[in-house]
Amino acid sequence: MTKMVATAEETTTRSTCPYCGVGCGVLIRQGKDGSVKVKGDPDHPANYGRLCSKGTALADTIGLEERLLSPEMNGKQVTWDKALDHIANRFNQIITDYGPDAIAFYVSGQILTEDYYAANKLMKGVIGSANIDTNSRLCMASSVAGHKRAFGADTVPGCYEDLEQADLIVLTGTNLAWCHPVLYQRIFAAKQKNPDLTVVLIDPRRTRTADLADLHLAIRPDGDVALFLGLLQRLAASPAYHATYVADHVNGMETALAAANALTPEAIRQATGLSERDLEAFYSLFVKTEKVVTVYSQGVNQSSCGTDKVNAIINCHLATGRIGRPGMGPFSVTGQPNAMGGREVGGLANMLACHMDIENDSHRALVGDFWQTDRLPHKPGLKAIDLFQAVGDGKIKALWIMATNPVDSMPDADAVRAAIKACPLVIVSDVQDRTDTLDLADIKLPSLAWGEKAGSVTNSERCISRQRSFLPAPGAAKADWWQMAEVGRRMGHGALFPWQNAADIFSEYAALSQQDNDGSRDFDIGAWAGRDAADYDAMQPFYWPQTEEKPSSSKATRFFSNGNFFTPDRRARAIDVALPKQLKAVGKAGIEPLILNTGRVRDHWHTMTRTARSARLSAHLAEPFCELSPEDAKARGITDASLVSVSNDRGEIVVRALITDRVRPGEVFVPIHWTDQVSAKARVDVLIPPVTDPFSGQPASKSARVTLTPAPIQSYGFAILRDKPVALALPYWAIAKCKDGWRVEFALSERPAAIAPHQMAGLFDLPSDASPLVFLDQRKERMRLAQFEGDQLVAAIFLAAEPVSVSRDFAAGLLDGHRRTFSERAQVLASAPSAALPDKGKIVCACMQVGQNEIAAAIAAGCQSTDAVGAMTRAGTNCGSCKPEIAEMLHDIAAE
Ligand SMILES: Nc1nc2c(c(=O)[nH]1)N[C@H]1C(S)=C(S)[C@@H](COP(=O)(O)OP(=O)(O)OC[C@H]3O[C@@H](n4cnc5c(=O)[nH]c(N)nc54)[C@H](O)[C@@H]3O)O[C@H]1N2
Ligand SMILES: Nc1nc2c(c(=O)[nH]1)N[C@H]1C(S)=C(S)[C@@H](COP(=O)(O)OP(=O)(O)OC[C@H]3O[C@@H](n4cnc5c(=O)[nH]c(N)nc54)[C@H](O)[C@@H]3O)O[C@H]1N2
Ligand code: SF4
Ligand SMILES: [Mo]
Repeated sequence: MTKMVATAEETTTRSTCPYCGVGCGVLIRQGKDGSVKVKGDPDHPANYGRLCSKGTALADTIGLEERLLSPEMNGKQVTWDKALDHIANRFNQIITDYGPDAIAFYVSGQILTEDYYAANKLMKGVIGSANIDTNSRLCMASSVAGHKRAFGADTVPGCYEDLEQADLIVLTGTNLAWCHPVLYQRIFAAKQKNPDLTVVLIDPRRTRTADLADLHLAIRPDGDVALFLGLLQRLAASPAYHATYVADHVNGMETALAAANALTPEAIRQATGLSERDLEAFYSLFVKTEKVVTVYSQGVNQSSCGTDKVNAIINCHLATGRIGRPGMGPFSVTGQPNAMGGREVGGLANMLACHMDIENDSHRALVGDFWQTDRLPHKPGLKAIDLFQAVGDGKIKALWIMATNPVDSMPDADAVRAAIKACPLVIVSDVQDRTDTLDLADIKLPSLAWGEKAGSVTNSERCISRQRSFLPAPGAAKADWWQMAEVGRRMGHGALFPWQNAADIFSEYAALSQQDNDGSRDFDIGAWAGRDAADYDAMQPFYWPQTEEKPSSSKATRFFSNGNFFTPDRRARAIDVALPKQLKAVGKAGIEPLILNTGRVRDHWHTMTRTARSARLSAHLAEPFCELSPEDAKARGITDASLVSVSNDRGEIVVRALITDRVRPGEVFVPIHWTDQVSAKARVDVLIPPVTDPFSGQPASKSARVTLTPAPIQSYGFAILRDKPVALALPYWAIAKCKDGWRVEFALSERPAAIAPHQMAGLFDLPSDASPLVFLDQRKERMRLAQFEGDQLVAAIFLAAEPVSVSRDFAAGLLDGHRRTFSERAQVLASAPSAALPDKGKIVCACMQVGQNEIAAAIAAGCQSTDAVGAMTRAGTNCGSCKPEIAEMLHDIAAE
């Protein structure tokens, strides 16, 4: 519960969660005292009241601390007029001097549809270039390209209900338990209802999602094409092959089959790294189960053969006619809250608004007429990787970045940082006052954040729902669409930006979607053309299409149930995908290089600008890490919880070693979240080469080659601090919020004995006037230091020659503002939890703040199920996102 400004009465606002593409509906209750509580909207069709840990903690993240609240030019606060006039004048000048392609926008699946529409119109309709791309290029581009190849349009055929209606769910390259937790929960519930529902997980790592799976195939990285070619081969020779469907609705199946049949069983085993038994188990399940949904995300998309992976999957659904019907179909789940909206609105450099194509003459004419512009570009613009390369080459003279943090999330991140630094005009619109990208901006524009802004988003199943504001605009912050529209107006094109509010934009967009459509294009929301602001405010979640003729569908829709696709002859295309020419070398235990896989953790969102504001969300995993196998650790002399350097010819990061059999020997996994704002050197994208898929331009973010060595560390430390330190100059550090302050993991390149207590205090900016309590062991290999202000603890620092074993949660609890007597102060240094305040252990349940030790105790006391553990400890009883981890503890303890 967070307190904001007091209001006259209690209010409830319906909105949508700003995190993942599940698109859960939320109810925000604001009390008279200004308190804010967020819970799941029981009526929203995406979640029916459920939320995950991130959605549950939304109220923690809406405070105004560390927000950007005024426009700034070259570090000085300026008025909007000044900033916007400057941008408009510079844009006009650049167009005159260098042409429109010297300007580029890089936007995000986290802006709203209305923002996206405005950005797209400004770039393509006013500036006259298509150099607008989005972080969806790093996320969904291979799915888009695969859909377009197979269906003739970027159409997601199914909906979430299919997951409940299926008898087999194949999860490929997707960690639903952590990344789409509410879908995980829906499948979990469906499994309890339907014992015949089988789940297969295909992921090189044994993620928490494996707890849902009846079969986990720890596939060799990028073995997916071979796996699904093998499946197609097998399907073709089985009764599951639907010859009439193929004859009536699919082109190219013969060639696709020929490509699949060219593979020998040995080649499939080799490329997938899977045993014949595992392959057979999966193939026979797929053959015999009609109702099958194949869900996929970044393990498929983020690959140099990502588009082929998508089509290899779709081919299998086309061959069996298992598409467009309840409980069946390929299902690309989207990452960001508006990844789908961005695709619909033409945010990618090769698209126009409403799923139209830049290279299609009639689409261009249609959009040009509708917008009343003759400036529409004739060719696609630069895709993200090429776009930043052009920035680096000096071809781009002005770059506007909105709602994304490319210095951290783009491959070759240091090259991207250098390119942005050298660009003559960099504009960044963000909500925070510091990010690694914002730090490089010439002009900083303060945007409205979630809760303040209003507009619409589309989730993975084509459901459009409203984000509504419930907080006043803070400082001078303005909506992203308004910023774009104002620049367009000031460039002399006011007629193209006649809008007063988001409702006006949505209405225009809906009108464009139905223009000359008549069912020829999938995206049609004509029912919303010409509606007023009151209608827009009252909008209930709805699925597209929603045409003028058929306006009433609030039920989930499916595409392709009639076998008609969006290609010129209305037939789907099977694609003859071949094995990737060069199979990625298999990582081998003990041998360099290792394959670096990257991805997400449960409670953090991307570059953490919002989730790091929540102490609850920061407790689950509080520092950057590298998962590696026991074999690889042993071969390199790396011990658990020590620090490792992960490097290649592009760069180096230093992170905590986490030795686990969850990863395959020869492969390591590092999360993407840690930036220079919260850690010393953990931006994993500095290690990722800018290698892309040839069809989609999406980078292969999950397969760098790296070397691992123990970091040259001599002492390990842990600190709790009431006040955030200004800067930390240490070889390793990672800072996270805790309830009453900050917790810092750190390390030094000297032995503990070489550091004097006052030096230690100096490293953390502790006041030098008050002398700290200090404990040193005899050989000076351990130091403990506690600083008090009066009788209240303000800092405690622990240093040792090996990883510090102090209970983090217990230590963080000491910052409770408690007045301590002299003898109690000394006990702080003992830092041993007492019987009165037992050690919870590492936090597992973020909502109820239940730790590992408490759960272990419940299991020891006889709890045999997640529900029983919940009843005893409350863990997992709110959002349920930690249930997979509790299940694993139950499993591990039972196995001991
Ligand atoms: N908690 C949390 N949730 C999020 C996000 C977040 O930041 N935090 N971000 C959101 C966004 S934008 C996105 S795009 C989604 C991403 O959601 P996911 O795609 O589920 O997430 P990732 O962790 O990136 O990758 C998924 C899995 O792909 C596996 N993988 C790697 N290589 C291969 C391969 O060659 N084949 C196969 N089959 N699997 C492979 C990885 O081991 C990993 O477990 O999550 C969304 N949800
Ligand atoms: N190695 C590797 N790299 C990856 C990935 C991977 O799996 N592995 N995943 C890729 C994927 S799928 C994605 S989606 C990207 C995500 O990467 P990014 O998009 O770079 O990450 P975010 O932290 O979401 O950045 C969003 C920024 O927008 C700001 N913001 C939040 N709300 C608003 C708003 O309303 N308006 C404005 N103007 N700003 C706002 C936030 O403060 C933040 O700075 O990372 C990609 N990079
Ligand atoms: S699953 Fe979690 S992060 Fe995703 S939309 Fe729902 S509450 Fe938000
Ligand atoms: Mo994403």
